[in-house]
Amino acid sequence: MARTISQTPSRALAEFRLLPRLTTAESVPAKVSLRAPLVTCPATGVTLHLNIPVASAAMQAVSGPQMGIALAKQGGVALVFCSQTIAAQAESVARIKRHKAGFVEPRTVSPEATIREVAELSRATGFSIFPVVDAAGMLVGIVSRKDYDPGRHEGRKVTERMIPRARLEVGVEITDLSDANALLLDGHHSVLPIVDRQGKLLSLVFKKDLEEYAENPLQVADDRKRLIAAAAINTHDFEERVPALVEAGADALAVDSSDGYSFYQGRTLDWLRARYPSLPVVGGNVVTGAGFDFLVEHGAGAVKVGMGSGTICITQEQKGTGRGLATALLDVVAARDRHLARTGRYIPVVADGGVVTAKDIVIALALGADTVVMGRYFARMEESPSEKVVVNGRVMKAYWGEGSARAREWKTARYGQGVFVEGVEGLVEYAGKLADNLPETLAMIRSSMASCGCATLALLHQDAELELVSALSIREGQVHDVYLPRTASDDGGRSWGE
Ligand code: RVP
Repeated sequence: MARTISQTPSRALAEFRLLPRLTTAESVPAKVSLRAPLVTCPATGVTLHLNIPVASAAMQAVSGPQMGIALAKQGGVALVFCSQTIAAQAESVARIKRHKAGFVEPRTVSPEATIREVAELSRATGFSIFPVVDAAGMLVGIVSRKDYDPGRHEGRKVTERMIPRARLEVGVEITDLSDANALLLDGHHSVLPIVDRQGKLLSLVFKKDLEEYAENPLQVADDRKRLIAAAAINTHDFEERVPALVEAGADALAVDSSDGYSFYQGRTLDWLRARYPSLPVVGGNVVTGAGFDFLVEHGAGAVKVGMGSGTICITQEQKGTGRGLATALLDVVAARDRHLARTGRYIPVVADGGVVTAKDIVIALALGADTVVMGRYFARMEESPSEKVVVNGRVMKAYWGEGSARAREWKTARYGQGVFVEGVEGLVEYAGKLADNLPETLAMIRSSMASCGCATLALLHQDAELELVSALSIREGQVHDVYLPRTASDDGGRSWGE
């Protein structure tokens, strides 16, 4: 007989509801903060926070550079998928980090360079404005696409065509974007070089970036004002992949595995802890407290929870292994709380797989998760890398699991995996741009937290009251006994914006 046989059923997120508590003046939706810890670094004690508790899944159909940029602007982060070549993944991370988030570390040109060289650099980088600096890094001017004609001036020196330093407005040692904004608004220029007191160039601030920044107050950036980027790694080629991702600027890594409670993952985390002690790493996936303890012992700074609950996942059906996400979270969160009491160190927990709607997110958070990872939710967006398909007049996007035949093609060629599949390939209804969908989902979460009287996620952990619901009460909570103009969709009746 098996070592343990539990006859208590494993629970899904959908089986819980939150009980309303008093909404105070401090917990109205406008005052609810969704700031959440994503991952800590055990060696340094530094925690990487998101401004919303949401990450996109490390999947080919979900998290490329466009998703990384769009989601970081909204306050979350994409886990850039690792089922691609090291060079392609590192380039995706570098693209997210290059995206301008206020202060920009610019590519510079020398005053002695020719206009031909500037035009070539412009073509290669896509940038049209270059600060001109001397050998000591002192700002001597700016040359932009408006200052030269590539044919007519190609042999001329930059110094002959640039706008010299004396005619430029500069900010001296400005570190606050609003100060830079004030100078840009008062001046006539579209770009403001920031220099130190000696005149050495530090960064550039573009007017159009500031406008974009103002539109995205929740965006998450590093201390150099570059968007945050996170990347998945596997337990096979990490010794080559990690250095390339670090070089590209990855702020955090996540070990991508459907079963993280393994010697392979322990070995990978040990290597990371020895080589990159200050790099925060999310371990996973596990569904038990024992799995949590194992990953944390090996240096994981957050633990991702879920097995077999993803929308495209058939692990439970194929292998018989897995657990309802709610039960898995409860077990892992209890282990996390024991670890906190024992060591004083808080390890964030990430809920992953089957988190589909705003209500799923808030219930996962109330059960003790700090953030959620979503695949299907983000696959529907314009920014996901998957192709659009029109079926019966409806625009859909392809969505496939990392364990599906389509994704395994890549892995099998490299690691010899692929005897059987653990995921399927399907379609999801196209939803448009992330920026047109996510705010509505976040508004629902804020409203739900307000109903629970919780202005922060820490308070939600502490004060939320959850109740298990019966199948009949779930039915009662849905639309019933009325005819609807459209009663069913491929979303199982869900409305699009969720
Ligand atoms: P969902 O958000 O429910 O679409 O689930 C996404 C999650 O499903 C991923 O973050 C991952 O944990 C899991 N996944 C990805 N591929 C597969 C598979 O092929 N079985 N499962």
